[in-house]
Amino acid sequence: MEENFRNFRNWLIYQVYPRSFFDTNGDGIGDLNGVTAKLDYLKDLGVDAIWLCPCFKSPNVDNGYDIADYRDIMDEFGTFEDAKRLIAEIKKRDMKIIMDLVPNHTSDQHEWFVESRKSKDNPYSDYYYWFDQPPNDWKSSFCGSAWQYDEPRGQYYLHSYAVQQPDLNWDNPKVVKEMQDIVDFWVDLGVDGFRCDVIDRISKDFEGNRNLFGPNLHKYINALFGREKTAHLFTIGECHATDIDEICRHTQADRNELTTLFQFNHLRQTGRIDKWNPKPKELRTARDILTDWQILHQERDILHTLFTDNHDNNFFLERAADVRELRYESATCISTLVFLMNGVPLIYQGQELGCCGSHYDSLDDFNDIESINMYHELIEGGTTPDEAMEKINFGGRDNTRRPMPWTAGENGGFTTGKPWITMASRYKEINLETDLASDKSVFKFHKALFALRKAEEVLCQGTFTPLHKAKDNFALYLRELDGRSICVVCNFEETTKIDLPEAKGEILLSNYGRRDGDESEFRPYEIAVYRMK
Ligand code: TEU
Ligand code: CA
Repeated sequence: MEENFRNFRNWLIYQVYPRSFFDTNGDGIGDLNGVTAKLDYLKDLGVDAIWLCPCFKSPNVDNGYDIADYRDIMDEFGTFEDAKRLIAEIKKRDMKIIMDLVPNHTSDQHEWFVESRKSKDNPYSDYYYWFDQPPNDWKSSFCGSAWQYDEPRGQYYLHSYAVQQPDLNWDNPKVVKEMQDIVDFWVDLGVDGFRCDVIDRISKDFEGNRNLFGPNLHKYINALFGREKTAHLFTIGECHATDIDEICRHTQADRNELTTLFQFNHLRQTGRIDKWNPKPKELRTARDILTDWQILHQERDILHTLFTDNHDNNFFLERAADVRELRYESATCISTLVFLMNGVPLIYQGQELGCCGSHYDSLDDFNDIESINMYHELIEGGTTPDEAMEKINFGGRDNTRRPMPWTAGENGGFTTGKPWITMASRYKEINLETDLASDKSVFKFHKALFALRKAEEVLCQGTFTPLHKAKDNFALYLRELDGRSICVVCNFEETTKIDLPEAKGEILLSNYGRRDGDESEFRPYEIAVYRMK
């Protein structure tokens, strides 16, 4: 895996939420043919690999993260042939496909669970966790208890997420084998990697009373990806680990587990007290958290995943910077700060347009089970409807799941039908068509940023050295490789005089059109990338 780790740093990964990317048959729901139709758009942006959120058979209680058949495609997204064609078209463009593997739980419509709940002596009986009484008070991430009584079986089963998402019992070797076979099924179809959903929940720590990080976690992950058949894969874990030693146990080359994992601290601590409650916007927190992780990953020689957005959070831009007057400057500042660090960059659909959060006053404009359950729990807890709406508007996952705005036209050119969820509040203003016509194009800036990263090996493979101090309200760091060096400057909210390294040379990138020799102060959210002499 040693070899692969370095190569992956040359990649730019783009996360596609297929339900909201592009609809090709007018039913208002994005589909696989819609992704295929936009591959040239992604190639033009500089994308090397696509992470596709779940597209498998699912009753969509949790929008595909409740899978009823891991080897077949969700009816709304198209056919198996559409999936094979998408994979072929991706490879034709020398790009890669990363599928979303959901190993911790299935849908309650999955055949395994349908069988398992029939009786204790059913062949699939122990594919899930069944108890006569709840053995602990674990909570579901979507509110309420994690234990559900099931009439047919006469016992309680565990569901870390929705009631309709029963957790698989990985302590049953048959379950491990089933998941190995599913991975191999998609590898045989040419899939280049997997994003692994809440993979650190697949081993439960009942003794330690924790619904994750169980005693067999590393054994099970190694069982999946420590095999010759999977050695070439890019695997990225959605994990909760915040301890560098634990992260190393997951990602160090000789462990034969994961290539890398998501570290969420900068998302969790920037512009919010918790998921539902804001705090003043500032970028220093994210700078410091990412700087610390850069150093730790570099010292331990492991791969750091560089990202700020995904389908489980409101847009980072919305809670960390200016989404009005300086939206272009803010969006381009955040991407420069994060994507030019040492690691593998991962951008979420819409981020390349500077998309922002939405605001709606009716629950009808929301779809996400997590937000709707939270709304009702808040109301039951005495929160006023207006306050509850404020919270799900601020933290809700629907913010990043609203359809991709390709044009300023009806429904943003996403569909000729009625979108499955209300469009983003500002889609008429923020969309690709309007962006490309603007002299401050967020898309064009990202294209230039990724082209620079591809052209300058030092930005892919070089070391990271921070020059900013904790008190500074800007980021300043060096990327260095074999005597070559590039300096990255990202100013934050206030106009600031920044003392740059003497050896700074030509400007390689700017979001304010700064020219060589311009020593003036840096304006709010101004960035500049310099080649060092
Ligand atoms: O997310 C797991 C997870 O961490 C989120 O549920 C997170 O806890 C929540 O959004 C925080 O508010 C993964 C998928 O990314 C998510 O979409 C699924 O809903 C979840 O697992 C269950 O599969
Ligand atoms: Ca469709």
